Amino acid sequence: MANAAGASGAQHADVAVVGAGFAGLYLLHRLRKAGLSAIGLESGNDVGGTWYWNRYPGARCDIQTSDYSYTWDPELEKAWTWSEKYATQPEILRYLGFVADRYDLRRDIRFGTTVSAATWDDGTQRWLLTTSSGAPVSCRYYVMASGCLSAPKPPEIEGFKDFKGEVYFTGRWPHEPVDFTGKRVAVIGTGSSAIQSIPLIAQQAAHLTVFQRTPNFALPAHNGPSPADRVEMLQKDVPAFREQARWSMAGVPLPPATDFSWQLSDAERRERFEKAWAAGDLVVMLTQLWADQAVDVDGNTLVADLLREKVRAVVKDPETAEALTPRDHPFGSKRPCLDTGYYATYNRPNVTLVNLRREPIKSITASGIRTDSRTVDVDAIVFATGFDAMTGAITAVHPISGRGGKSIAEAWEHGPQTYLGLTVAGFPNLFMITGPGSPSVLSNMMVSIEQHVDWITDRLVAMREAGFTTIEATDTAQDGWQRHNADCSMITLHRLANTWYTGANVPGKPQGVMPYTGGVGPYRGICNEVVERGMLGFRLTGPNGAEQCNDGEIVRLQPDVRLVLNLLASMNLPPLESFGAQGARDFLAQFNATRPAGRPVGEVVDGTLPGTDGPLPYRLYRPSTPGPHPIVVYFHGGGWVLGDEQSDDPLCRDLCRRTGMAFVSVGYRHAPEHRFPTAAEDSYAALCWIAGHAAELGGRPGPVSVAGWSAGGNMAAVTCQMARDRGGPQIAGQLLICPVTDCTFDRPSYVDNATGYFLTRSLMYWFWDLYCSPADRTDPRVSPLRGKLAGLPPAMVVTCEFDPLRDEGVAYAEAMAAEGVPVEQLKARGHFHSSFAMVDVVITGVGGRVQMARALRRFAGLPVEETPTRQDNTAQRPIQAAAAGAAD
Ligand code: N01
Repeated sequence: MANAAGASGAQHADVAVVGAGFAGLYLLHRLRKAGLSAIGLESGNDVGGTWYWNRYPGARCDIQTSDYSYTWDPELEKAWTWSEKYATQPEILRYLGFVADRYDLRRDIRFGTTVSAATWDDGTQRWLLTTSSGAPVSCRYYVMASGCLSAPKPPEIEGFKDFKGEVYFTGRWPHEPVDFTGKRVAVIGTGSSAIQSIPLIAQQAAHLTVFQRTPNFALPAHNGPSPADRVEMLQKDVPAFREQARWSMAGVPLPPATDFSWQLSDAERRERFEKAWAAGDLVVMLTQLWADQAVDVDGNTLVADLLREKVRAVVKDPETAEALTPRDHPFGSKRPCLDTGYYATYNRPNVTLVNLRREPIKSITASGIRTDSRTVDVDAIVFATGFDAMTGAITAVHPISGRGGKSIAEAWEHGPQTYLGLTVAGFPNLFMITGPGSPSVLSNMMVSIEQHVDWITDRLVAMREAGFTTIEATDTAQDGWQRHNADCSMITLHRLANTWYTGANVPGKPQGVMPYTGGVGPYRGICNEVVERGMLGFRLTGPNGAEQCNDGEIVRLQPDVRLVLNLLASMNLPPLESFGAQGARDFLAQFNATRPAGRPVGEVVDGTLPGTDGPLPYRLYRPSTPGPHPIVVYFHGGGWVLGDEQSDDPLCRDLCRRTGMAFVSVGYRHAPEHRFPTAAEDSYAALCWIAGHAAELGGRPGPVSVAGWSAGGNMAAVTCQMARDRGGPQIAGQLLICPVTDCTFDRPSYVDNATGYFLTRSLMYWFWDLYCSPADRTDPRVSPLRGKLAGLPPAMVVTCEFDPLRDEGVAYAEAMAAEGVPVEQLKARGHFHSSFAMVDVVITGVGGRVQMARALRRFAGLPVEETPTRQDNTAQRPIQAAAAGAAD
C-alpha cells in the first residue's frame, strides 16, 4: 500500500503503475504480494483498460478466451468460466471487475486520474509524477502498463470539426447505449474494430456507408461455446497447456507447422486451409498451414490467394468484392481480423462501400463526407481509424523526462529504442509492460503481459535483496537489442506492409517494425538469460556507492542461427570427430534426411563424368527457364572428408533458382581414403570436363563460374588457380562461401570461435589431419592463400562472423584484391559457418544468398537486377532501411 502524502505533499510509493487493465491489475497484485507499496493511476473510472474504453458494438477478443485469461492463480482459473469461444467486451470487463474484487485491488488505484508529467529526479533517485487529481506521486519505480492500443489516433481528415451530426470513436465509445435506428451512418476504417462493428451497425442503420482505404484479411470467428477439443486439451492438464503457451511462438499452445508449401500438393494445401477456415481461429490460420507461410512471399501468396477466393464467394457485387479483396500486403503482415458476417453485410441493400483508393476523402462537411467524386450525407460518423499504437501511450500522453531532463519523445525521435521492450537507456527505474521491442501485439497479450509483470517484479525483489535501488539499461545493450529486433524483422513479412505495427498509420511517425518478431518463447528465453548472465546490459546502483554493471549484448547471433545452435546444444551430441570418418558421414546423412527438402527447380539429373582415376558422380540442376544457361560448377562442403551432392542440394537448388543458371555439383573423392591432392585434382578434372561438355549438359558454351562452400570453397579457389596455371578452362568468376584458404589456426576467428559454433577448431584439426600431411599443407592446392593470386577471375568471398574460417576468408579476399583481382566481400554479421548452407532453416541467410546470386549473374554477364523467381522474400523493398539485411 502506498504511503499517505508526505511533508512535500507528494504521495510516496515504491512503484507507480499507469493503467488498470490486464497488465496493471496483475502488476498491482504481484507487487503487493512482494511487499512493495504501489499506487495505480487510471484515467478511466473503473478497471478494464482497453476493455473499459472499447465498448463499440460487436467488440470481442479475437484470441480464444481459453487462452485470453490470467493464468497466475489456479484458483482463479477454476473460479471463472467463459461463456463463449470469443468473449464479448462486457463479459471481459466483468471478468476484470471480478479479479479486482477478488484480490481487493481497487483500493490501490486512483481512478479518473491522468498523469500530466513524469520526471526523474537524479538527487532523490525517484520519479515525481504530476497528476490531474490528487497529490503528486513520488515513486522509486515507474511502470507504464498503459497498453499498446490505447491512444486513439486523431482524425487527420480536413473539416472534421465542421460536422454537425453525431461523432463516435470505436476506441472511446460512450457508456450509454447508442441507437442508430433510422439513421444514415458512416464508418471510416476497415480494421478489426470496424469489421466487428459494421455488421451490427448495418442491422440498425437506415443506411450504412463504409469508407475503406485498405481492405483487410478477415476470417469468420465461428463463435459459440469454446470448442470441445480446446476445452479438453486445457482441462486435461492446465499447467502443461499454459507452459506450452509460454514457450510457443505466439503465446498459444500450437506447435509450428513443419511442412513447406512446396512439399504439399494443391489438394493437400486446400485441405489444410479449409480446416483452418472452419476452425475460426486467427492463430491457426496464421501458423498452422505450412512452415513458409509467414516468412516467404511465395508461401504466403498461396494462403492469401485462398483467402481472396473466400471474399469473392460471399460478396455478390463483383466490384465491391474486388474492392474488399486485400492485394497490397502479405497475409499476416497487417493484423488480420476475425469477423461475424462481415462480408455478407455488403450484400445488404442498405450498405455501400466507398473505395477510398479510387476516390479519397477530400473533407468532412457539416452534413457528411465529401470524396473526390461524391458527397455522402450522414447523421453519424463512426471513426474506426485506429491508434497511435505501441508508442502513443508512452510518448504522446504525458511528457516523461529521464536523466538530464531528456524526454522519451526526444529519445524516440527516430523510432522507439528499448532494451528488451521493457526499459529505455537514460530512463532509470522506468519499465514498460509489452513495450515496443517485445512480442506484445504479435502474441497472445495475456502471456506477454504475465511474463513482463513477473520479470519486473522478480527483478525489483532481487534488487531489494541485493541492496540496489536503481536499474538502467546500457547503451550497448539497447543498441544490440535494436539490431537484434531488426534482424528478427527480416525473417517475417511484417516489414513489407504499411501498418500500425510499423507506425505507417500515423502521419509523420518514424517507420519500423515495432513489436519483437522473434517469438514469445525465444523472447522469454532471452529475458531469462539476461538474469542468468548477471543482469547483462543493466547498470544497477544503490546507496553508499553500490554498483554493478555487466555490460554487453544479449544476442549477437542472427535469431534463427541462435535457434539452430540452441537446438544442437540441447541434443548434446558428441563431437563429430569422435565418430570416425565413416561414422561422421553416416551421422551427417541421417541429419540431412531430417532437413526440409530443397525447392523444385526445372530439372535435376544425376550422372557421372570422367575423373583423374575413374568416374566421378555429378548432379546437374537446370532452371525451369528455357536454356541454354550459363554453368556454375559447384563443390560441396565437408572438410574434404564428408558431404556429397545430397548434402549441399538445398543450396544448389536455391542458387539455381535465384540465378537462373545451371549448377553442376561435383562428387570429388574424400579423405582419409583419398588424401591430398585427390580432392583438388578430381575437382579440376571435373571442371575441365564440364567446361568442355557445356552444350551436352544443356549449358551455354564459354567460360563457366565456380562456387563452393567450406572445403568446397577451397576447391573453387584452388581450381581457379589450377585453371590459370594449366591453360584453362576459362573461368568467369568464383563464389567462395566460408572457404578454407590457409593452414594456420591462430587467427583471431579461430581463437574466438574455437569451441562454440558447430565448426570447432578441433573439428578443423581433424579434417586437416585426415586430408593432408603437415608437409603438404602450404601447397597452394590446399592453401590457396599461399599461391600466386594475380590473374585470377573476379571473386565474391563470403565470410561469417562466428566462424573459425572467417579471417582466412577475409585474408584471401584482401590478398586477391591487392593483386588486382576484382573482389566483392560479404561479411555476414551474426552468422555461423553453416548459415548459408542451411537454406530454409536460416532464413536470415536469404539476403546474403541474393547477393551471391547477383554476383554469379554478373560473372556470367547476365543482368543483375532481374529476379528469376519470386521466392526471394527480400525482393520487395523493405520499408525499414535500418533493417537492411543481416549481411553488412
Ligand atoms: O484500428 P486499425 P482498429 N482515412 O488501425 C483506417 C486490436 N483490436 O481499431 O489500413 C481513411 O486496425 C485504416 O486504413 P489503413 C487489433 O490488434 C483487437 O480497427 O491505414 N481511413 C484502417 O482501415 C487491431 O489491429 C480487437 O489504410 C483511415 C482503420 O482506419 C488493433 O486493435 C478488436 C484513416 C484503422 O484500423 C487496431 O484496430 C479491435 C483516414 N484518415 C481492435 N485513418 C479484438 O478483437 C485510418 N484509417 C481483440
